[in-house]
Amino acid sequence: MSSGTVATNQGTGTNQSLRVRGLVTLVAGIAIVAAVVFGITAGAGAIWHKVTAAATAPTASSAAPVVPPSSSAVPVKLEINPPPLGGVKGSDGLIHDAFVPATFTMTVGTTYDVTMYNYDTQSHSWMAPSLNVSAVAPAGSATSPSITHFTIKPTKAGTIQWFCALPCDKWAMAHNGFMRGFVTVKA
Ligand SMILES: [Cu+2]
Repeated sequence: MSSGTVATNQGTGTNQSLRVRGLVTLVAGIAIVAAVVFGITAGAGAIWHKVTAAATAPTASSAAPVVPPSSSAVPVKLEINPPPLGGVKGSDGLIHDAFVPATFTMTVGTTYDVTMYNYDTQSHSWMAPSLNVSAVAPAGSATSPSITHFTIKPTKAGTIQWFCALPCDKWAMAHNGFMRGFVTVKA
């Protein structure tokens, strides 16, 4: 830039325009060379990317079916007095306190990650001594249930009774499917 400024000061009008024209040609030439170099580089980059993608894709797709099944705990959702009923209708025609579901099946050796949602305004519990579980579900509400986590990993097959040990709905505490129920553990 400084040499161009010097040329402008020293030369005549013709010289100046020749120098400017020369400069324009030079800049244009550099631009063309730069464009060609850039194009080659970009092209090479694109090819390199394609090769990379082709190399990694088969690995990812062949690994995908292997990873998910056995590595993580099985999620189980337990709801106490869920809306809209706020309970479960009993054989007496009344709505009673209840865990939903109250009866389910598990497999020996599998870990279950249980999440309890208590929509009731009083606390309940899910007790199963032979499964090593005594979980309390604190009071919540219909719009804001309390949320409690616990895990179950059955070690032997059989039918296991679970029950709520906190004084609540007497009818429900005496009836399977409400504040008590069964876990069927399969080998
Ligand atoms: Cu209860």
